[in-house]
Amino acid sequence: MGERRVRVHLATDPGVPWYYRMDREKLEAAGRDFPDTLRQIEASWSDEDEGFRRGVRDAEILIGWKFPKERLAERAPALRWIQLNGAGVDHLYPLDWLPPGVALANASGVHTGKSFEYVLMALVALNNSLPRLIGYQQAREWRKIQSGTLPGRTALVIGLGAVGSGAARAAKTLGMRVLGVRRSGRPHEHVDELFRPADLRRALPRADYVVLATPLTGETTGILGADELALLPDGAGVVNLGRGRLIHQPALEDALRRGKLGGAFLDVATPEPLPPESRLWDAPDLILTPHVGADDIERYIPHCLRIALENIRRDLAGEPLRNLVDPALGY
Ligand code: OXD
Repeated sequence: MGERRVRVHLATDPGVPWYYRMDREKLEAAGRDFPDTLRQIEASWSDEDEGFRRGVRDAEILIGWKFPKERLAERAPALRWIQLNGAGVDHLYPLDWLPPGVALANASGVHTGKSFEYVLMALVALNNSLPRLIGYQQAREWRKIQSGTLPGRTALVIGLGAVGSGAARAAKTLGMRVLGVRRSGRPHEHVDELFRPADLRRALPRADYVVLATPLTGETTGILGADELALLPDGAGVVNLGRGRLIHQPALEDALRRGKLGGAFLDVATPEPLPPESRLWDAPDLILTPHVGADDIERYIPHCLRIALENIRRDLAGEPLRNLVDPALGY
């Protein structure tokens, strides 16, 4: 009997820069660790809608991120599962387009390295009042703000998936005490004290810095609103590299304008792209980066493809897939 072959369609989003593109060279490079699996794949590629429609016609597995979803059951009758080139799946909800029985897996783990560095940068910057000092520099004012160091200060990391793990490791590396919020309550190697989401309000008053690293779901939307911000110590800092809507943005802006917060470092906003007329751009003590904090441009797609190949290997071996998304939980 011949070796089992599997039809895989790799759909790059139209117009993305080279580092988000999937191509044969990247697949073959990622496949060096999976030579048998690579041999069993019959791949097709697209980077525009027509090619996508052609490619999914007989595909069993789709690898992509923001592909056309309408009438997918009809267009891709053989589809069994979708491997996503990213972690947060909120852009796919509601899931009414998902053909019955088709599973979703994400690329959780792909952001850990960069999120470690981003949070390290954000904590150091906030603790050194960098956003305020940049403002002084732009105003050509030689004004001093002295600061202390981070060891002994407390970071609260909300969400301890792969991104939150990078964040917790960054805070630990900086000698901080780390509090974590995790739904499962499972201990984490870089977290000193764990809280369940229901106990968030007990943790907030102890947080010199809050890092948001949780997926956006019905439960986490607005998890940091006016009431939660009020519970933070005066001068606390906020870092967000999850999704903009985790924070009630007007409340955050207000807390910055009133000087309640010492500063904020945001990689995400509502909406994205943030329109030029948004008042958030001018909020004091804020550094805003345009959703670039967690993706390593050299390693991003190669890492996603290794995650995909490991799942295809599992699929062919009849083993359970990794990183399956629970449609009810939203991650
Ligand atoms: C993600 C992202 O993968 O925001 O969710 O990049």
